[in-house]
Amino acid sequence: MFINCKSRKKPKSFSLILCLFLLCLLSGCGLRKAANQADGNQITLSPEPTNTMGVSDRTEEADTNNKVVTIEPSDTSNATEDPKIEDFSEMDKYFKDYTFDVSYDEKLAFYQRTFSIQGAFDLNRDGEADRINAVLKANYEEGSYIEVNGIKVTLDPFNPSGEIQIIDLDSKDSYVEVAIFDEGPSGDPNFKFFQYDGKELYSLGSIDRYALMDGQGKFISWFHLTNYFKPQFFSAWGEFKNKEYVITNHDVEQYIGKTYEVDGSGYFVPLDKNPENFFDHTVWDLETLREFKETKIKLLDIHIEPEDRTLNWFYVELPDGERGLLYFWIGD
Ligand SMILES: [Ca+2]
Ligand SMILES: [Ca+2]
Repeated sequence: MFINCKSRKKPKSFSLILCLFLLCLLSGCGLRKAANQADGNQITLSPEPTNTMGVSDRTEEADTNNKVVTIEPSDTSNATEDPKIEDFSEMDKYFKDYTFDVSYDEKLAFYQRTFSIQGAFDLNRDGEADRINAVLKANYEEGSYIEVNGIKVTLDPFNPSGEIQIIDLDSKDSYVEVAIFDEGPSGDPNFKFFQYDGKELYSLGSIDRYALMDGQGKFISWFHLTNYFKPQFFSAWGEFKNKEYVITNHDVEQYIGKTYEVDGSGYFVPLDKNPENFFDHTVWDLETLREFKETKIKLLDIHIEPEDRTLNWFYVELPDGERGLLYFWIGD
């Protein structure tokens, strides 16, 4: 189902990648920003979850919300605190068992709905329940907001579903957060987090819906995970520091040369030699699509950038000795 619904967007994604590549050629440092920004929108902080191509014209707005994605130098990944993937789980595990009162006009189509949300939960754990109200309108229409004890933060969701959760992002602090879901403009679902400290209501930023978290403040974006590999590994992790989301690169060299079990639909382009530029060989074609089922694949190389930790391009050897580029549909 995932693949089917995503396949429709192949040409779009290809042009996106092509555009990114051209961007890279045309403006060296521009790319760094675009890549970070793209990351930011997928996994972290932008108030406007959107795809990379939409980012440039929204960058200013994003910056005015004081949300900056910081990428720490990759050498810090050698620090002993580098997280272990076994400690991470899907976000749902950290939702509190609390249901908000959500209402909307059922006669309206999904994309036209305005969700009115009411609830009460002790967000700063001072023993007193905090009143939470939210209005969510679609398509960046004005008038969306979240309010805690009368303190309002404006929102601009693109495709809200009315889903809102209480989540404990970090068990080490005395807060629990509010998470508001947004399906995003083109299948880039994410949660936006809000923290109330008794005085202020802060927008912490957003994280892709299928990111993992450890409940101690650390996250691994779905885009930084080998979602189809067993055992799974990751290329970066992130955490909120001083209300800013900081990404730390994780060394992936250590995973090269090992054999993994691959499951799912992936694109495979036969190539005798490890290509220098994988974008040159990327084809979003049904002919290159293969089904893998517990296929033992030897990982020969990983194509990844220090600035963009999207973990999706692998040079591999199949069980029959055939070599080529393996990659997966990751949306646009
Ligand atoms: Ca309270
Ligand atoms: Ca907490």
